[in-house]
Amino acid sequence: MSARADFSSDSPGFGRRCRRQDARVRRAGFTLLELMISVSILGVVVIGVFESLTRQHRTSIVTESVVEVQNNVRAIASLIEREVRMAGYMVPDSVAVCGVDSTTGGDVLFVSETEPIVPDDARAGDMGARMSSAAGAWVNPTINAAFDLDLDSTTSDLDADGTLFYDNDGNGTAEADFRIGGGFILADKANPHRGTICGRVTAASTTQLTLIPMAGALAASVASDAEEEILVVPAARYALNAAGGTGRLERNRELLAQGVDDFQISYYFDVDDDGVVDAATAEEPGTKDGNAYDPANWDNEELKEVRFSIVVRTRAEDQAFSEGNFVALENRTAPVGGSDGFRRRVVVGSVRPRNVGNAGSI
Ligand SMILES: [Ca+2]
Ligand SMILES: [Ca+2]
Ligand SMILES: [Ca+2]
Ligand SMILES: [Ca+2]
Repeated sequence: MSARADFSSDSPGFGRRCRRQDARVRRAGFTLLELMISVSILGVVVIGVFESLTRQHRTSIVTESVVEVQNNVRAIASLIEREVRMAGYMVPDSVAVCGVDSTTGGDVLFVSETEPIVPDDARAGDMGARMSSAAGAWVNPTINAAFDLDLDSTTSDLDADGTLFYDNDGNGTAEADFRIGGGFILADKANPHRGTICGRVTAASTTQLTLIPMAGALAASVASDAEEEILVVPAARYALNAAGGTGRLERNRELLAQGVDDFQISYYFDVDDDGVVDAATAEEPGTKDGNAYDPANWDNEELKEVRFSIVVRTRAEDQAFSEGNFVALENRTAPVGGSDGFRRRVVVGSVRPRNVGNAGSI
């Protein structure tokens, strides 16, 4: 009874032997070939996952930088839009806007400033510092050469409320309504058809401004003209500063945005007063098909619309991006060269200055 039990398959001894054999089989694991195949498959999977992650990461970087650029440029555009819409506020139409047009670089835009003006003054529509009567008849200055303009001190506090706006020397007291480093626009208020001059301010007091004209001139008076009344107002100066190749868009020398490739301005006039902005060459200076804009040739009372275009590029270039080409808008010619790997975004704003002429009639 006991001997039979020793050789029975369900005896405890037989069970132990079988389990030992099973364990040996399990410990043997994969063959070398199996191992190599597994490793290769794993390798392929890992490379695939890695590539997909890299691609996703790159896409998210591109998306992020494009979104960043779009947000920035939108914010800047709305700032410029607001200021252009207010151009000519409380000052004569003739000094509402002005600009320097370029076909090889960024344009410069001047817009009459509203900050130094308190709105409820009786001189509404007429504000602006007058050239001193002792200065004689107007003589056009040389472009890009500094000149002194003597002022009638009773008008250099633009809104005549007894307070001035800019503390240019930083001593805690404001001494002028003109900002050093800011812009100016000058015209003959009595004869706006003579054109406009604009540029930047390098010194300012209530009795004298030192100005560097950047564009424009006043045409000679004609017999039918009224007695000239030369008037100058402070202006916000929007310009690209290409120093260091970073493409800084500045307002009165203060940074608005970096990575700006181009800033172009075009103007729409209705010279013949037919209610329509006619052919590009006749009434659309600064546009692609229009003549270059020279403020000397235009009467701002006929101005209907100002269009600005901003081209911004992403902060970092993307070597894999082959269509990173310069975007040429308005009358700007693109520089020579192929893709630089930068993605670009364009924002165009068209604004009708509501305080100029009979705005809104077209
Ligand atoms: Ca231009
Ligand atoms: Ca004032
Ligand atoms: Ca001061
Ligand atoms: Ca017209």
